[in-house]
Amino acid sequence: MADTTEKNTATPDDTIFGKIIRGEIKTEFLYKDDKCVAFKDINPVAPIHILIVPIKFITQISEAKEEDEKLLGHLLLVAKKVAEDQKLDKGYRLVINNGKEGQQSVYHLHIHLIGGKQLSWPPC
Ligand code: DGP
Repeated sequence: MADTTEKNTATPDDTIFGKIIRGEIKTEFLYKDDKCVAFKDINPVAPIHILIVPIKFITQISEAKEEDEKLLGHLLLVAKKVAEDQKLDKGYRLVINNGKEGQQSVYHLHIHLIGGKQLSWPPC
């Protein structure tokens, strides 16, 4: 039986997000520049759930390097801009899941932008 899990559809330096970034999987971008893209999460946990994904392949935040400092700052500013575009003026949450215990499922760094309703805390 065909296995369609992320593990088997991705090469070690690629994931489903690489395919989205390259346009191999048709996805509407809510934001795009030469460093990152933003698109809706396929499994939204709130009325607004958008992923901000760097074009550079970094597996996870714990693997980011000193040289990624500017890029990481850029991703946060893009997340802020997308939140403004979505009119999330009452608040929102930015989340980076990291590794197994962080419940990361796609190993291409991304920031979740979640909002559009009253969120609860703590998250676990
Ligand atoms: P994380 O668990 O932090 O690695 O989040 C990965 C998110 O990616 C998860 O919320 C679902 C989303 N996702 C997985 N595959 C696709 C896809 O093919 N398209 C879109 N738009 N989102 C996806």
